[in-house]
Amino acid sequence: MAAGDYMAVRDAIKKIIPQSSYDDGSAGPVLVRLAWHASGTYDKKSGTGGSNGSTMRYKLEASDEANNGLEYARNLLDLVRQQFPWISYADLWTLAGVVAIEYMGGPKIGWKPGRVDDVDEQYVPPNGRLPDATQGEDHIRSVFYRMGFNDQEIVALSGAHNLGRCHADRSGFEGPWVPMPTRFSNTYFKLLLRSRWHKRKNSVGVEQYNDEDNELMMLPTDMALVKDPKFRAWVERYADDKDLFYRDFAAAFGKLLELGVIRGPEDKALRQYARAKL
Ligand code: ZEM
Repeated sequence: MAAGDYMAVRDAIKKIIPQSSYDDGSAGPVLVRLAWHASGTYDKKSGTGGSNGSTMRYKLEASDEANNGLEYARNLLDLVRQQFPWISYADLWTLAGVVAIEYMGGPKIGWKPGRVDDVDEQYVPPNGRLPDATQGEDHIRSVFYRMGFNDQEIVALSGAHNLGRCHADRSGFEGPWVPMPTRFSNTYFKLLLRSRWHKRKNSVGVEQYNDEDNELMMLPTDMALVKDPKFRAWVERYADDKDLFYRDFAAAFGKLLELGVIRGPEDKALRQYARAKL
């Protein structure tokens, strides 16, 4: 297979998405989560973190408890990488998120290659940069503003919770947000507004919000999006207008995957400069 044939890589990623004995029969959601967590460590001020460098290959980052369960996604993608040894892990993990979203009926997302893996362990961003689901709007803002996102982008990105589920043994939370967690849609926003959510301790004693029959769930951070008036205005718009959500999600997710990615001749020196500030 010719180096640089990203269409072939996309096809190979599509082939590993159906997983009959895993979750809802799909690895799609966990691939999206890997792309997000690989990118969401970015700090705009120092230029550190982000998907470039695929630093989650190192134990220090992989063992951040926010990343529990992502070894499943990384191991599946290792199988793809064996077929295409020329692709960087950083490109592969981000591309897999894009392919998974498209596969599950979401929007097309702009993606460019060029991330590299030649980064050593001392440049791993510190643990604790990803959001903590037990917190509220102030925490959400401080984490996403640090990456360079605004309120509208925060709400758009949060729409990824249309996909997948929480696992008690990974995060302590339990259950899916929507009835069809392997189809991308704006159902999450509709449910946030329409369902009656009650606070409840789940089977492992962690507080979360559940619907009346305890089938669907919301995290405390999800509820903050309807409590905070500025966030709520965007939840309402996205609940009403699926096309707007798809457009805004595609833009924000594409931006997320580019955080900290520097291309061109000055690339390596600039990256080293940024990382020296860790
Ligand atoms: Zn999530 N997310 N997330 N998220 N996320 C989980 C699962 C998934 C937060 C969070 O703590 C959690 C974004 C934002 C935020 C996905 C995508 C994106 C889980 C459950 C938690 C606890 C993990 C588990 O137990 O397996 C918080 C606090 C967020 C912001 C405030 C953004 C942004 C995402 C992408 C754009 C996805 C797809 C999942 C489902 C994973 C799976 O395995 O099914």
